[in-house]
Amino acid sequence: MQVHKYNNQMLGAIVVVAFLSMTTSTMAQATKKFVPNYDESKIPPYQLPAALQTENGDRVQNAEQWNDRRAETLRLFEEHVFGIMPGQRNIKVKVVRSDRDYRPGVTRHELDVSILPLDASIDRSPLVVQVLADVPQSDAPVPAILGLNFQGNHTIDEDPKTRIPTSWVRDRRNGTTDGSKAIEAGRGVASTRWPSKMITDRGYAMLTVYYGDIDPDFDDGFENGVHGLMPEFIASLPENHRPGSIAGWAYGLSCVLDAIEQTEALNVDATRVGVLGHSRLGKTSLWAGATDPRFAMVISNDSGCGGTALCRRAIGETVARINTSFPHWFNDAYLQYNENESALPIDQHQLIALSAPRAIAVGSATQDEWADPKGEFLAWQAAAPVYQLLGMPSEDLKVVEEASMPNGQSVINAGPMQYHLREGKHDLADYDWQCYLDLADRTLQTESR
Ligand code: GTR
Repeated sequence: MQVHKYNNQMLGAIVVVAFLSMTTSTMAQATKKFVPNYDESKIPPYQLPAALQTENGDRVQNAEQWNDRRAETLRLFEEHVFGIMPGQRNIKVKVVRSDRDYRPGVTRHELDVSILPLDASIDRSPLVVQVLADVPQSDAPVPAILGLNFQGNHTIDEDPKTRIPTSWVRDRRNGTTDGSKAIEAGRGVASTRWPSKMITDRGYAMLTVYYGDIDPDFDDGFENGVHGLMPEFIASLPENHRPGSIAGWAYGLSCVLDAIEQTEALNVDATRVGVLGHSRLGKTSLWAGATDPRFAMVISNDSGCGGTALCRRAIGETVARINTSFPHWFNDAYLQYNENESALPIDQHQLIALSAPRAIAVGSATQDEWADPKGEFLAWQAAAPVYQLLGMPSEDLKVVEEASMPNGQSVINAGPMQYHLREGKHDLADYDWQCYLDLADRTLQTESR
């Protein structure tokens, strides 16, 4: 008995010590302050996965082989980064406003796009996504840029008629929201990001949608937004492949493109729509372009980690950091790459390559170190072999290959591939739009593509 008692005491002590050390290490982890690295000399040596080599090690040598490698790459991003969304969508469109006198030569439309549950037997109301569209008046359908916005369609300018979203918004604590409700005081606050006149003057429609209409930007256990419309589909997936918010927002963009296709009254040519996004929504536009080849052009502005910045550089925001701040943007499999980027079977140049051979624009800003402008540039450069394989002329390839990271504001144009650096902070500004519209002029302006 004595021996036993002694053993029990020992065991108790061991358990207490183990518990204490566990708690201290967990606490240390929780309180460990993330210190971003901005020192190029501290980047660990890395090798990027070859975009043109299959998981089996086969070289991809022609467009047909790329089709298979593309499918494989897409699956890798689904399974390891963003999660899987269904291939089907079911929508209904209602035009709720067509203001022909909005601006001389421009009609402002507002649409309700209802996204319906995939399985009609599910007792869920459709999700109503509000679309705002400024369309130049024209005899023939016009090309367009479609982008999600962060704060609501009413924030893009002062137009008193634009509807205010009724879905969740982030509490800005600056008087432009009332808790998580959008309010009148927010009207026009994001106008510098949406230069509608500049865009329509150049012959493009500008379409925008509030991202929270598609899916709220917090972890809601797949309850709300688009995820809430497909409980059976989500339950059928392995847990770590379930889609995060970025996959949800990208799915919503495809629904809006369906709506453009179905709505003749808009007079927008659905075969010439570029998808644009800034920051988390730039990660989203890339994923939308990857998953939906109908987008004729893909524009990613200051998208950083999880967007166009190479993960393996781990400069500024890292995989571990983004998975700590915003785990709901990605799937759970992505967590295994925290401080373990070299184990990723892909890197972000391959996300860019999924847009090939379509026009791709990558934009960075000089003061946006958190997003690693150089990592964005290098990913853009490393996507070039796929563009070449799919027909990019050798003189354009040469421009990409010989380019070095710009020092100040400038743009590099190489056929369908564009990279630019803007002077300034993390933002979507006029200069960014000018670069994107210049690329659109070269790639979206020919009719009947
Ligand atoms: C930051 C995040 C970035 C970027 C940005 C945004 O806090 O770290 O990855 O997406 O938010 O979307 O504004």
